[in-house]
Amino acid sequence: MTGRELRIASGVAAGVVILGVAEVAAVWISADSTPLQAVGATIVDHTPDGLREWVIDRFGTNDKLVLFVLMGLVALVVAGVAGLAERVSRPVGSAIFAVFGVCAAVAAVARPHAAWTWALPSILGVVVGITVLRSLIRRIGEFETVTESDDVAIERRQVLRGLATAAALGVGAGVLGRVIGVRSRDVSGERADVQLPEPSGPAVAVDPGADLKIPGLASYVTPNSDFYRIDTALTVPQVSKADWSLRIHGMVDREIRLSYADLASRTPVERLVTLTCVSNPVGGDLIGNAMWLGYPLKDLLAEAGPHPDADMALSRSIDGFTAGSPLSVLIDGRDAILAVGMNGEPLPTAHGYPARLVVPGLYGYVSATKWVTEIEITRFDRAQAYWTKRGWSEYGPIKTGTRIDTPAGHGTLSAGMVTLAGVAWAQHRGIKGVEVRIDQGQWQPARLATEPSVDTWRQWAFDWDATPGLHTVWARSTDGNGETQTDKRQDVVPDGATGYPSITVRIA
Ligand SMILES: Nc1nc2c(c(=O)[nH]1)N[C@H]1C(S)=C(S)[C@@H](COP(=O)(O)O)O[C@H]1N2
Ligand SMILES: [Mo]
Repeated sequence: MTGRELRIASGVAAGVVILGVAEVAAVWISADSTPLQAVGATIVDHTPDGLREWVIDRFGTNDKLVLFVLMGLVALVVAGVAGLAERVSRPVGSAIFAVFGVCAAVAAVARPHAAWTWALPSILGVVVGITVLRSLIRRIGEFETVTESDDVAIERRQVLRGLATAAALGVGAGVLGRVIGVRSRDVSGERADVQLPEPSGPAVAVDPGADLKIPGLASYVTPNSDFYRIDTALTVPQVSKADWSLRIHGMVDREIRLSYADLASRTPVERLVTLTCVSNPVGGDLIGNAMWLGYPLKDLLAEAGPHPDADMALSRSIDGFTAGSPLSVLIDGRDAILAVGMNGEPLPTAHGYPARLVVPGLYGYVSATKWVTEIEITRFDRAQAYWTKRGWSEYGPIKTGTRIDTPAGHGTLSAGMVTLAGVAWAQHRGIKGVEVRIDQGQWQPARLATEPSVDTWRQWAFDWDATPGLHTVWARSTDGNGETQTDKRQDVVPDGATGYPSITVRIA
């Protein structure tokens, strides 16, 4: 290795030490306080809309992995440059690390729910990292000033050994810190032990007629493992039910705070509700249907007594995400609930354990707060929620939509009977009809599965006598009020995509 390469490697080793030391320090502070987490979360919160849509489009739910890999690469390059620039008498590399440390510390302290201690992992990491860098660079400087000799070769080897040791210790500390941190915070154990309360009324059985059981068609109830996941959390928040509480405050007569144990004295309801993401493009899969167990929000809100001039319920998650729901929607009698169960299990951690909101008829970004700890009763002209600040609509009622699940587009099928099938949704209005159109033909009614609740999607199917050639198949739905979805094509921003879904099929 040349002196130049040794310097670059020293920078990288010191960078690894910074991240490793920070991981260890974060064990006692918060998983979200490490430089990578804090900077990553800040990037997520400030990503321009266009870029965000592009990333979600390209990488889907791997968006977070992509972010971490990118940050890791940038960190390596910066660390290498810092090593190259460092001199004993001119500590430019140390200065680069220091600037990085201060930025990461500021980012950490600025996170919602952060304490000043969140700065410590970045600062400690950088202090140790700079010390390591200085000592490596000093050794390199020493042998670079002497001319070639056997001593130099020995010196070189010693530097290499020091470098490798530093990098290995850094990686070891990082892995150990991460593993201990994850283990000590992980709530999947306590979640597995939760005994869900019995819902009121007779057990809700899903009508078998709701599921047409056509191959390729999404099942009526989405299993938890297949349920889409969308949130801004870089790591899934681990919230113990012992630490959890829900505070309802703001424009209310009586502020209330409910612990998980307080919920036990109430009787939950069990309801089928289809959640939909506003970022779901036409034909997309950011939609899922589950049986939710939870407590009617209407009753909880009534206990607090919202003021008559309040019109918004701003729910807040443990990680700072907020959603602004129209208060009127939460109390108009629909099954808006504080959910603790999903498909017969405690909420999965990725879906909000121990508690989240579920509101039929509203897109997730304005209603479905996971890991919810707070509901502030306020007004739309006084408060703005997370996505509204970023250019999305204040109100997010779910638009009537249709999806063609089978046949999957762009396949070749043989002529004769082909079953077209999919799902249609207009939560809280219900689906009255689905129609299909082949090429430029007439719209023809599809057959419908039963609709156990107007708050869920509804399956449809159509038996098509397919003739050879290339065909385009369209579908559209009419909601319970008799309104047919619009054919106007609109992208997801600012309030949800519209337009008829279509597939192209080749019939041999
Ligand atoms: N804490 C938190 N809750 C959140 C979000 C979030 O980013 N953070 N995203 C919302 C959005 S945009 C949607 S579509 C739903 C998705 O819920 P799911 O991941 O359980 O499917 O959660 C909502 N609740
Ligand atoms: Mo969403």
